[in-house]
Amino acid sequence: MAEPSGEDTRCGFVALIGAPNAGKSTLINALVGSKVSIVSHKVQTTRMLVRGIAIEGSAQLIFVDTPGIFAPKRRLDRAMVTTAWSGAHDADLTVLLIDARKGFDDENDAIMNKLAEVGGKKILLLNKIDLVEKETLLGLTKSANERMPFAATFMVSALNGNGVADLKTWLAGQVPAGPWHYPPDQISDAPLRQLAAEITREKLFARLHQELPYQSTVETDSWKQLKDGSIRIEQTIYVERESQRKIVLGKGGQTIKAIGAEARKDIGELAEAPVHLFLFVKVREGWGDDPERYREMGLEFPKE
Ligand SMILES: Nc1nc2c(ncn2[C@@H]2O[C@H](COP(=O)(O)OP(=O)(O)OP(=O)(O)O)[C@@H](O)[C@H]2O)c(=O)[nH]1
Ligand SMILES: [Mg+2]
Repeated sequence: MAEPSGEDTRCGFVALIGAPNAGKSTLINALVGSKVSIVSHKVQTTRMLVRGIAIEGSAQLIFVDTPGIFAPKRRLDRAMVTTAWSGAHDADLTVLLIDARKGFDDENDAIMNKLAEVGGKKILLLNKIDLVEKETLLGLTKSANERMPFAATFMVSALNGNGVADLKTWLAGQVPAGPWHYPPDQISDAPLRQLAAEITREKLFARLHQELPYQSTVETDSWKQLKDGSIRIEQTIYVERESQRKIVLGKGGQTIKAIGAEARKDIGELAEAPVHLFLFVKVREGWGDDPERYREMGLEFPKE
């Protein structure tokens, strides 16, 4: 695809914000038409800003997926929430996602209050409409718009794609005129090794429970192209305690084997080459307070 010439191109940043689990990452993947951000049924899956790029007519839309906004306790949580708001402050447009099934609970209420301080156009997006009645949606639309002037309201199902095309078309007409920021065929600005680490983290989130997903992180240590065209990748999963390391490994190494097999498949699709994936599990007590881990994730390290 070639960038349209002339002065009629448009380009802009659209931030997706909302409470954890609202469906921001599912939506960015639907908008881009490819998996650029990991998804899980657990809250607080996304930890950093993830950019996904889409073309709509003569417009290039750079979507910014953000970590869910909640009342943060740990240092990592604070870094995630700060990052989420920075994504909104830097964007041309901000889309507030509400899980229509949850409606305006305390969490969404607090987000609305802070959203008032963000400049630029704001769009209300009711997500998961496949799960609720139409009257509920109309009620939510009315009460939200009474509180804040939204430029538009959309109702979508990020999961089955309903309403997503309309949203994209509308956004394309809203972003400012200007040249495209990225080459036309680029869909993400993250390096492959970072996407690969995220994929493995997605598998951890799916397989592990309670505090373990939140007390682990994944880094790609090496990425080597082999002569036969395949790729050899080494990744480390950091956990906080020896007992957690044992859980990640599983009985006879079963759990890590399953995680590795699932991740290898997805990373192979992403890299469009056969992948040999080697996973190591290391105990790194207090990694959540280690600035180096934040640098790897592309997060600011909060001083306290
Ligand atoms: N039924 C239904 N489920 C959805 C929809 N959109 C997302 N989900 C589900 O909601 C869960 C959370 O989705 P995510 O996309 O990870 O949510 P998120 O807002 O990125 O969450 P955080 O990264 O934790 O802030 C997943 O289980 C999704 O499959 C939808 O439109 N309908
Ligand atoms: Mg997410």
